[in-house]
Amino acid sequence: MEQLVARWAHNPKVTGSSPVPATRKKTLKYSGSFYFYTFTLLMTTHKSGFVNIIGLPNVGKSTLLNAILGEKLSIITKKAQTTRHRIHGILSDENYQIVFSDTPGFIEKPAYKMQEEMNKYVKSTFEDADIFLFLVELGSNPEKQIEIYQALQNAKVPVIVLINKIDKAKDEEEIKKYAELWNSLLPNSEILYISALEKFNLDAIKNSIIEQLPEGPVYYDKDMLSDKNERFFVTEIIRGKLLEQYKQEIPYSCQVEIDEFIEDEFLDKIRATIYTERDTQKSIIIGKGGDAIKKLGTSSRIEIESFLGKKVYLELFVKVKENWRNDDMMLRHFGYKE
Ligand SMILES: Nc1nc2c(ncn2[C@@H]2O[C@H](COP(=O)(O)OP(=O)(O)OP(=O)(O)O)[C@@H](O)[C@H]2O)c(=O)[nH]1
Ligand SMILES: [Mg+2]
Repeated sequence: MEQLVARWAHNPKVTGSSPVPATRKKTLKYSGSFYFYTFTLLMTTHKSGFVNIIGLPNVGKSTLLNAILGEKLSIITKKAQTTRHRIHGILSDENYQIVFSDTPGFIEKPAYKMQEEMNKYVKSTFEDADIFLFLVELGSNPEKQIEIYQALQNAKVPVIVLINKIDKAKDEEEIKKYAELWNSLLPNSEILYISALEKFNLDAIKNSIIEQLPEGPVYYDKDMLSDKNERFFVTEIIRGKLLEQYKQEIPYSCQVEIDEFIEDEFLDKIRATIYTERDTQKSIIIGKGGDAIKKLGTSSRIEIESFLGKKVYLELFVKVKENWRNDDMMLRHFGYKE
């Protein structure tokens, strides 16, 4: 049963492939006169590079990216394996451009081909980083992160170890002891204590990155916030709501696809399909009398409206694609595979 969860819009114009501009909330301001600005440009070199955030599932990678950018770009939930793709978040100023890359957490024992593809994203971050941000959760066992830190021991670029969630520490001694442990494993790396959630010590990360960034070109327009378009973020918002609302395996069996995205001046019309693996999962997603999917539609619409900064009509449909997480063709179709 297909479910209608929203209203309708007129005068369609384009589809939601627009990049996400940073200018939605902040515009680049060049202080002083044109001459002053030209002078400043001549005096300073431009630094840029790719800063890849890596770490186990659930350590706070997406929370950190969002906190640094000041935008809800990557979805965050209490559940592990929330992030499935590499998501670039771009932080630009006159003299630098940092291209952050949020990645899925490394999965030790992949159970599906989809998870193998997610691990490939993680591995690809080892190839193109100018700086690594290695996020570890205070108190977590390094043995469980051996694959990551051994790869980082041989990294040819700077590695900054971020001990996250220090708001949970009993006392400073606990943090210091834990930092010593990582210092012995990655002796050449800088170690910073942070709380991504409480936005504690984020300036120290930013300053350290800027200091260590190589000289480089402007990779993306300075007013871009991400290389992914609005369509992608809309599917991510719906997936985030699925993770929040449904239990156990249900949200993990889901993939969201935009069927239609029509932009209008005051209101966008979006039609999306949720693919799941079994009929039983489909009926749980829809719920009794369509209650569950209505709730999902409302919570998704509210967040999409806040993200796009305008009203949205959202229609959600549910379809079954058996075993899609192990199906090469579907994985390619959903963009997990080349
Ligand atoms: N107490 C505390 N919780 C945090 C902190 N940073 C993140 N969290 C919480 O940790 C959980 C996981 O955060 P995410 O940002 O989704 O973690 P992730 O590493 O991106 O997870 P995956 O995408 O699944 O790999 C969420 O419930 C966050 O609120 C922190 O500094 N302190
Ligand atoms: Mg994440």
